[in-house]
Amino acid sequence: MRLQSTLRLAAHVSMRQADVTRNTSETKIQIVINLDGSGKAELASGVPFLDHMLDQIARHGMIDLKVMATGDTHIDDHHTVEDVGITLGQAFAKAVGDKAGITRYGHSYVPLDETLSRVVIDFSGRPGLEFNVPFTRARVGDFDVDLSIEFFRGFVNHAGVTLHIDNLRGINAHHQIETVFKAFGRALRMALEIDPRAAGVVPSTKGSL
Ligand SMILES: [Mn+2]
Repeated sequence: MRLQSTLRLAAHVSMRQADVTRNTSETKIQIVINLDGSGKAELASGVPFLDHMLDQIARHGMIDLKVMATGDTHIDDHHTVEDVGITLGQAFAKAVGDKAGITRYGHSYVPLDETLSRVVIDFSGRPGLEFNVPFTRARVGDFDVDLSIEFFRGFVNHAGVTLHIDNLRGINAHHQIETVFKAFGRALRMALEIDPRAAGVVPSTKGSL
């Protein structure tokens, strides 16, 4: 019995990967993920600050992540950042599959010096975003801080998750965004972890998510 459930668990875990390509007139994006990775990242989104943030997701989520994108960044970074969020959401939805055996809920608090952020996620199947980050500056380097909500909205709508993001305090805008992405990675890791006491069981009284 124990051996059987261990084998079923191993079979399930080995499949949690996805390779998604999304092409529009504005952007061309390929994302490859392995939810049971070691935090390896290969990132070329065309937006260096976004690469820095995606690296946080991979590292702190223990997710292997490859993101290749070309977009109309000669206009601005808006379409590329939003579409990477959308494609990442699609990749997560595909990799997580029927969600059997996952923990489902995840949360994390991450500080960085004076800044503290909290992210709570539910792989509910219902898209929902609460984004409360009172940015202290409009830009971090070349990056428009408003694009971070576009990224998460794209992700949430296509991953089918409920996501609550709160920056609880902070002065430095780079720290504000970075703690949000780090906490997002940690929350993802917790939610996607296979619960050894619930092997193969969908974590809902409805029986599906
Ligand atoms: Mn940084």
